[in-house]
This record gives sequence, structure tokens and C-alpha cells, in this order.
Amino acid sequence: MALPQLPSFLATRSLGTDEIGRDPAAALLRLYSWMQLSRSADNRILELFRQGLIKGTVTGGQGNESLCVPLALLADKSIDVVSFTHRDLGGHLVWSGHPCDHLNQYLANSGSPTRAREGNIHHGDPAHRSLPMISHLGAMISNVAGAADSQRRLGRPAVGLAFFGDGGSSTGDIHETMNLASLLSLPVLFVIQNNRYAYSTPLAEQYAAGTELWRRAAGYGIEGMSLDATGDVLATARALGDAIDRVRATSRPMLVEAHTLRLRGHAAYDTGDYLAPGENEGFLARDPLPATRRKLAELLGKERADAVDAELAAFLEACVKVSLAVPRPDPAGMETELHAPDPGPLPWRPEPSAPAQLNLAQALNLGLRKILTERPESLVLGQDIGTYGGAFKVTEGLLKEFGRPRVFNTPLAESACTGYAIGLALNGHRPIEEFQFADFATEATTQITLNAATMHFRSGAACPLVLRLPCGGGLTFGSFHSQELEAFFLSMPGLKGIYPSTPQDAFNALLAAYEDPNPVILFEHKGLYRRAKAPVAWDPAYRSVWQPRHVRAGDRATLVTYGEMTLVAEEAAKYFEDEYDAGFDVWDLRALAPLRLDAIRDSLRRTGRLIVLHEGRRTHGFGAELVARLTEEVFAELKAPPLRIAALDLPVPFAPELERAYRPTLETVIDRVAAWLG
Ligand SMILES: Cc1ncc(C[n+]2csc(CCOP(=O)(O)OP(=O)(O)O)c2C)c(N)n1
Ligand SMILES: [Mg+2]
Repeated sequence: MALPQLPSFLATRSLGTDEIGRDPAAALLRLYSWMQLSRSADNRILELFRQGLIKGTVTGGQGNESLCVPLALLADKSIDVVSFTHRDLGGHLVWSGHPCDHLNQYLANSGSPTRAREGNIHHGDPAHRSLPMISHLGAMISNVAGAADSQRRLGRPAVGLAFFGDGGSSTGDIHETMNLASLLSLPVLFVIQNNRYAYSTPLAEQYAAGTELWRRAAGYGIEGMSLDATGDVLATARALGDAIDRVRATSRPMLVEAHTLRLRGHAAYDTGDYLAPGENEGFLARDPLPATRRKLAELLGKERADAVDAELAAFLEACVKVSLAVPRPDPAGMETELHAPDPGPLPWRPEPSAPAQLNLAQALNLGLRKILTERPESLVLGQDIGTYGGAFKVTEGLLKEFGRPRVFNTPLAESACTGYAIGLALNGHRPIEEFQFADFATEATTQITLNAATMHFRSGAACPLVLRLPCGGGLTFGSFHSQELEAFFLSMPGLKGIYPSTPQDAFNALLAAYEDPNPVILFEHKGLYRRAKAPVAWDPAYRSVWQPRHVRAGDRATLVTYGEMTLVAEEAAKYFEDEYDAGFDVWDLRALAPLRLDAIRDSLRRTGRLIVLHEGRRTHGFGAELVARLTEEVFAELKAPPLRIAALDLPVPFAPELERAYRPTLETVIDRVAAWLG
């Protein structure tokens, strides 16, 4: 069915502050018609929800149109960046697409921008820099900061519009991002939509330090202002336009606390029984939409205003009709579309051609230098990675060689910095983020596992990120600097992961991870950084790190491992060959996600015996998945129950004696295998 043509008064989706002064009637007509479309669409969506045609929930934007519509109209949609909230249907309608696209999102049909993989208002339009929403409040703000910065790095004078509610303003991500934006001078207009409630919780139960949220700006060294978005919409638009202009001109962030309204409670099911008597009536009395319509009728005449309303209503009904006829979504393709497809290798120069003797940390440094030299879209960020060269000196010398815009220290704000990297990635940059220790990546769990990892599945956008996690124990660093987090992170769909055990594999893994259009975690065992040196050079077969490496041949058992345990496995295999005349077929997995197990399964078919060895904890550990996947097809051919060697189900203990008992060592591996062989 053809899409209904937009009424002529919706033909324009932009508004300049100069236009407001020059032709207030035209400006008001534009503002009113998008606000009215938004209001009636929100009301119609609520009806469809009540009829059971829309699932999930409906968090209407009734009362918020006078904020999100002017901002969306004022933005330069050819360069600016935005992430709308669950109150901003009006913003989505203005920013891009046909209103049917947005209705399709709510109806979760095959025309939905998220291909019906997300519901409600959890969509965006990444191709037009409207970054899609995840439910986690506050999480998108850093994405806006990153994409706006990416635009500036590309020479475009963009502004990022970062919306969040009074409730969302308590999240750590908001604080981290405002600090980061101030620190890096990012052109972000932070807009608090203060409707005085977070679900049922009033402001007084959200903050003890007064309720003037805009005053927080001073704490970040940025400008702040308060604005009543329920007043004259032309005045609101003028103030917001000035704020956008200021951010655009200065590239400094700014905080606007906009007082707005939530006219229909939190969501469709909310009865508002927590409101004081008369409170809702008070909200309705301040609704700016009827006042805007009255003013429009004064300026253009009642007949014109009536005609606009009638045309809008007919248009919306035509849109609803079209969207209701769109076929339901098809589950086909869901699994193949989890990841962004491989566009093929980057045109790497075959350098360095002469091998150098390097340890694993130096191999990574070489890889980073190669990427920064050959790929202008690359940048490296992390704590202390600048002058200091990183906690493990992996980034040594990079700042000096490539300069600050491309190599820079970040504050202790893993979540916002990862979100910022996601924003950069969504706009065409390719960030490589170093976590000081893998353990601190838990601070960015939402950004890594729910935002970046799900991005392609729900929005179709590629999110090419390399997350470098120095992991592993054996160094007496205790519970919070020694963990193996591969099972924790890689149990979430959408992430890829490589865990190299040799300097050459580390170099190769960095290139392979870098050119992948998905978030890839590089697990770097700290105990291997300065272990043995080995020759490292350009390897045309660098992509082989996505496949397991056959370390040693044997026919008594198939031994699968990765990371530092590869070295332990090699020694153990040698011992059993010497002492027991038992040869093990040893495999270093290298890629932990996606798992490529065909060659190992063939080996198991031959040997009939499986040993899985890893450093992380046993329960819900990575070995459980390996044993299941490797044996489920060859179960009948097994000659013995699989042997799983892993760490104890404990926090990583500190003292060397305790840590040795906690994680597999050569001695424990030999003991366990010897007992198993019988
Ligand atoms: C991090 C997080 N915690 C809890 C929720 C559940 N939740 C959804 S909306 C909401 C209230 C949000 O209030 P506010 O930020 O003021 O936005 P408003 O709904 O008022 O526009 C809550 C608690 C969430 N989405 N994200
Ligand atoms: Mg609120």
C-alpha cells in the first residue's frame, strides 16, 4: 500500500530562529502541526494498545511535544546527532522517516525500523544519526557524545542532542558523560525533560540536594539554564535555538533543564493513584497544545486552524490504515543478522615484512601502531594510555607518535567511555578501547552487552569496536584484578571474542578484530604480556585467528584450551608423551566467539577422549559450553567421560599459595589428567 502523502504544512522539518522573528505565523503553524500530529499519534497508539494491536507497553509523550518538537525542528538534521527518549515520538516524527515507519515500530510488523526485534519507542534511524534507544535510562547519552565528536572529527560542525528525564538524571552514565563531554569539549546539548516524576517517584524522593537540576552544570564546568517548556512555544523554540547555536559555535556542552509535562501518567497501565488530589488537573491546565492552537487561530484564523486539524486527523487515520496492513514479521534471518556481515579484509600494507622478536605486549603495540598508521578512522582510548603508555605499557609511545586527538587518556568512567566509543563507531570511526584491567569492564556491562552487542540485531547499524581486556591471574593481584570474564561477557549475544596466546596471534588478532564490523573483545592475559619473545611480522593469513590453532598432534586425547593455559597444556602434553607415551591432540581455540569447532570435533572423533582446560571458573564456565558443543554430536563415539579442568568456584584469592590452589597449574593439570587416564 502506498504511503499517504504528508499534508503540505508538514513538508518542512526544519526551523531557524530567524524564521520565528520574520514570520511567526508560519513558524507557529509548523510547530503546532508537528506537535498536534505527535499528540494525536500518541493518543491513537494508546487506543491500538488497548485494542490489543500493540504489545508491550506505551509510554506516551503527551505533554512533552512542546520540547521535543521544537528541538527536532531546530536541529540541523544533515549533521546533528540525537537520541530520543520514550517521551519523544514528536521528535522521531520530525527527524526522519514517514509517520508510518514509526507506527510500524509500535505495531512490531515487518516494516518496523527495528525489524520488530524491539518494540515500543525503542528505535532510531542510525543512518540519519538518530541513535536507537535501549531501555536502560542514561545509556544513550554517551553514544550521542561519541557520534557528535565523530562528526566534529570529520569536520562537520554538529551538535548532539542528548535527552533524559529527571529520573534518568540520577544514573551514573549521565554524570560520567557530562564530565567527559566537558573534559573533551564535546558539542552536546544535554536536555533534562523534567516532568517531576520518575514513574511514580516524585522529585522530592529522587534528590536531596534541591530540585534545580540545571545547577549541576556548574559542577562540570559547563553552562546551564532552566526553561519552562510549557509556556509560549515560540519563546521556547527561540531559547532552545539560541542554546543549539551556542553549542554549535563553541563546541562546549551545555545543560538545559526543561520543565515539561507527563499528561497521561508513566505508561498505559498507570492509573496515577499516587498523585495528589487535583495534581493531574493542574498538569492538564498547563498543557501547551491548546494554548498553541488558540494562538494559531488568532494568527491564521479559526477556519485555517480547523482545516489543519481535520487534515492532520485524516492523514493519521490513513497512516494507521496503511501500517495495520503491513505483514507480520518473519523470524527468518534473525540468527544470521545478529552480527553485521563481514565486508572482507581491509587493504593492509604487507608490513612489517621482516620479523622482530617481540613479547605479546610489544606485538600488540606493533599492531596498534600499524592500525593508527594505516587507518585514519582509528583511535585509541583508555585510562593512563597516553604519556604513561598504559598499565602494561601496551600503548607506549603511541601518543607521541600519533597525537592527542587519536590517542588519549580517559577519566575513570568505563560506562560513559564505552558508550562514547559506541557513538564514535556508529558514525564511522573505529575506536580501540583499553580497559586497565578486564575486571573494570563490568562497569561498562550495559554498554558492552546490551547496547553495542545488540546494536546490529535491533537497528541494522554496524558497531565496530575493539575492547582490549587485560585479564587472567597468577600474578597475586587478587579478586578484582585477575578475573577471566569470557564466559560472563560472551554468554551475551552479539559479541565476538578472541583470546590469543602467542605474540604473532596477538598481532593478528588485533587486525582481525579491528576490521570486523562488530564489537570484538580481545582477551589479553597479563601473564603472557612479558612471557617469551617470538618472531612477529605481517601475516597474510592473519584472519586464521578466527579458527583454532592445532598446537600439537596426538591420538590419545583431544585437549582444548586457550589463553595462558595453552602454554600449560603444551607442557602437560609433553610430560604425558615422555612419561606415559600418550600423545595429546592439543588445540588453542583463539576465537571464543563465534566458536569454530569443526576441526576439533574431527580430532575428537579420532581420539574419543576430550579434555577441556581453562583458567576461568568451572560453574557456568566456558568449558561447559565447549564440552556440550564438542560431545553432543559424537557422544556415542566417546571412550571416556570428558574431563573439565578449570578454576574453583570462588573469587580469585590473593596470596600466591591460595591462588595456586584456585586456578589450574601444570601440577594440577598433570594430576587430574593422570587420574583420568587411569
Ligand atoms: C536504568 C533504568 N532503571 C529503571 C528503569 C525502569 N524505568 C523505566 S522509565 C522509568 C522512570 C523514568 O523517569 P524519567 O527519567 O523521569 O523519565 P519520564 O518517564 O518521567 O519521562 C523507570 C524507573 C529503566 N528503564 N532504566
Ligand atoms: Mg520524569
